[in-house]
Amino acid sequence: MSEALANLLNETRQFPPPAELAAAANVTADAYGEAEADRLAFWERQAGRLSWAKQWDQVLDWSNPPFAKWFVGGQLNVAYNCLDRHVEAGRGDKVAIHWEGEPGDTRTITYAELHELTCQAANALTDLGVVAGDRVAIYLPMVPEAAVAMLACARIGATHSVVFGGFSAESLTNRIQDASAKVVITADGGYRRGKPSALKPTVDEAVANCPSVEHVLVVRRTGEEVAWSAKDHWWHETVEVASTAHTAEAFDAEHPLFILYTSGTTARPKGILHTSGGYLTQAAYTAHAVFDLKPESDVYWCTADIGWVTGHSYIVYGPLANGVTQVMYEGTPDTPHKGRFWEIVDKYQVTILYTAPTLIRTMMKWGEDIPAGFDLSSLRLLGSVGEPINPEAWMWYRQHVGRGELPIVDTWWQTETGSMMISPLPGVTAAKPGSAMTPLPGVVADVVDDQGQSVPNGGGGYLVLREPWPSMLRTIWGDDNRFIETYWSRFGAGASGNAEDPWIYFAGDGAKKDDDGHIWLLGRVDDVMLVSGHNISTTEVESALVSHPSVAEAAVVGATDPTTGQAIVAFAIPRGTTETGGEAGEQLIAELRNHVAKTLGPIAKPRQIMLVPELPKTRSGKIMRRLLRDVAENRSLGDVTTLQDSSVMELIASGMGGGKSDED
Ligand code: 6R9
Repeated sequence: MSEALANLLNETRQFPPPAELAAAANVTADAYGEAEADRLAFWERQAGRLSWAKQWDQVLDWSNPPFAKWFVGGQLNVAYNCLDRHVEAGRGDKVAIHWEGEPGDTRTITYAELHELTCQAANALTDLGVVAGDRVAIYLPMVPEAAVAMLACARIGATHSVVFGGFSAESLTNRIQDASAKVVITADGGYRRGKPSALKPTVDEAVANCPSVEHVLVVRRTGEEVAWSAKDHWWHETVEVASTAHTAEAFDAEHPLFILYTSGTTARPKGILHTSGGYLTQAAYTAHAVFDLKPESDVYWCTADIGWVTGHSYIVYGPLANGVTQVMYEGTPDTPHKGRFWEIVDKYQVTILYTAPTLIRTMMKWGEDIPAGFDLSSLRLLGSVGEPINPEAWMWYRQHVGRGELPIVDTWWQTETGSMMISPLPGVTAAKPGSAMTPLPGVVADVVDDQGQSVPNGGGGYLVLREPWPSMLRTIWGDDNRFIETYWSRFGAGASGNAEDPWIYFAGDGAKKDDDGHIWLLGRVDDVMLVSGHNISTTEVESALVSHPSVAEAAVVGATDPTTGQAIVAFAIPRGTTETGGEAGEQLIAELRNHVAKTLGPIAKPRQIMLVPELPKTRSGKIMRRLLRDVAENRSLGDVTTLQDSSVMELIASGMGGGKSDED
């Protein structure tokens, strides 16, 4: 049988945790053994970190796979766990959110204030007729009201569906319709790139086609003129005048908490459904374990948008359940200057920073003198999420943000998994740059071949999860069949039809185990290239390119080729001041092709490399290789391998046409 995925990249650097962090770490190496000895007892102990109104009768009901129930019979209120219990414990004056608007305006919100705002919003939503089980769509910029709106829904048992503020009226319409949302919470707009960016007109357009929507709540942020209809209510005239008294009712552990739409490669977006008890248990535990959160002293900052799952689990639920102080930033990293992120770290004395590889590679492109201009000495831990982080980007992050000494946690997880699944533990793991290392305690991940057999160390294949986990998706909203089809039908019982076989979750990612058994993520399996009979991952070739000192970022795709089946075509963004014109560009391209051949072997040598100023990304920063594949295949590139301007990207942009709004 042929290899599932070639293993080309060999990385040997390894960085043990700083002694001081290890000595005081929230979670030690014992956690692995404890979880292995009794996985359900382990998760039961983590659930015990939350406040429950009623104790569960059973930790896991897996009698009807792949439909799981966690903490069966238990009852809790998610918002109570994120707010009330901290206030009741006397920590109401502690800052929950240091909010920084893009124009530089700020708000400081304590746990007591966040609690009051949430109670007001819960009362206002109730007055508008929202009851437990109803769906509420949230379409907001990165303002504190976004967190308040989510928590208010959780408080009254309404299911929120946050739609990223960059999505179009059509995408918003589809999502509102799919969930039959009763209320939409939005704003007049937000600030992006130094300008107000309107949201309300998009909502007006969507709501016109969404008969389920009875009310629209509008936060005033920019003060720009907005059209007004009978369904519209200003937040400040509704929420901010409501009573601050509200008693949180407990809901079943399996009560729906939120739907979050994630786009597959082609098909219509999937409404990923998460429920309450298991989700909060794992979001809270992983934030505690992987970020080593110390509520007394840490200032945590996750740069994600609240519209992505990262914002749900690691801005709202995980950090707030742990009672930590965090920073929330409205805008873009280069407004008004390219040092904005580092200025914020400096200003709020951020201790833990969680960001995306795309941001790190952008910072690499801008150059290391930008972070060097700020005091980053408050930082003690760095995190990464969203894509494989190339070893060189990892090294750059450690060197130029982490003073060459901070641990980096590369956290693999998905909208579907709800929380982190594979990641170093910062006080335990000697991390390797580019590897997510090992499954977290209580998580059973593996890499398998086409037949679902575990691959040996050194082998590559498909990433799977062998056992259910508390924050797993429960289904695709309204489409159980698609849930089974997409995630459970590739391997195990769902593939064989044999009830004796275990149910195995297929994540859709390629991965490999290195010689020590550590896991390396290799990108989506849809992106794998088949070159002369070898399955080559885009990630490894991209990492080889980024390991060249002149490259900040790279995207690689397989294009149809008459001799090799597919050939590797690469798009590379040069670093800082690299000379890319004329002969210098040609020379660099030749050098890069040889560099890849030398690093990974001749099989991985790109047929073509184009130097480009930008790459097409999804709204959450993932590279859109599908678009690049179109460019690589449909255009006769001839000898013109150097692109000095953005013509390739303009071509891509024009190809995107009216479909600009969605990531798929
Ligand atoms: C949290 C989030 C999920 C997909 C996932 C994988 C990629 C995320 C990663 C990573 C390598 C990491 N991904 N984290 N790949 N290393 N640390 O991003 O959720 O938006 O649903 O995307 O992102 O391909 O399958 P989501």
